[in-house]
Amino acid sequence: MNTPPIKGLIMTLSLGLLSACSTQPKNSQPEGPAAAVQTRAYQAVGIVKGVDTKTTVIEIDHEDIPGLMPAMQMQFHVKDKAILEGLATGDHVAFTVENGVGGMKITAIQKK
Ligand SMILES: [Cu+2]
Repeated sequence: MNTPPIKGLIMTLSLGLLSACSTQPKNSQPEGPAAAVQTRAYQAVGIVKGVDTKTTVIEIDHEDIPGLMPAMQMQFHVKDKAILEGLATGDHVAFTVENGVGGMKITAIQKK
C-alpha cells in the first residue's frame, strides 16, 4: 500500500493560509462611521475685524491655521452667541475652531 503525499500537501496549504491571515492592518486612522462624524479642533490667533451679534458671525483676520487653511481675513460662525460678548473690532484674539459635519464653527475665543 502506497500512501500518496497528499497529507504533506494539505499541511503546506494550511500554513500558507494561516500566515496570510495574520497580516496586521497598518491603518490607525478611524474608519467607517467614526471617521464620518469626526470633528477636529484647531487653535488659531487673529485680529477681530467685525462682530455681528445678531447672526452670530465674527470676522477675523487670522494667521495660518496648520492643517486647516492659510492666513486670511474671513467670517466665522460661532457655536453660541455668548462667545461674542465683550469682543470688538481691533481685539487680538486666540480662538478654537472646530471643523466637522456642517462646516466650521468657533467654539471659544479669548482676548490676548
Ligand atoms: Cu480662513
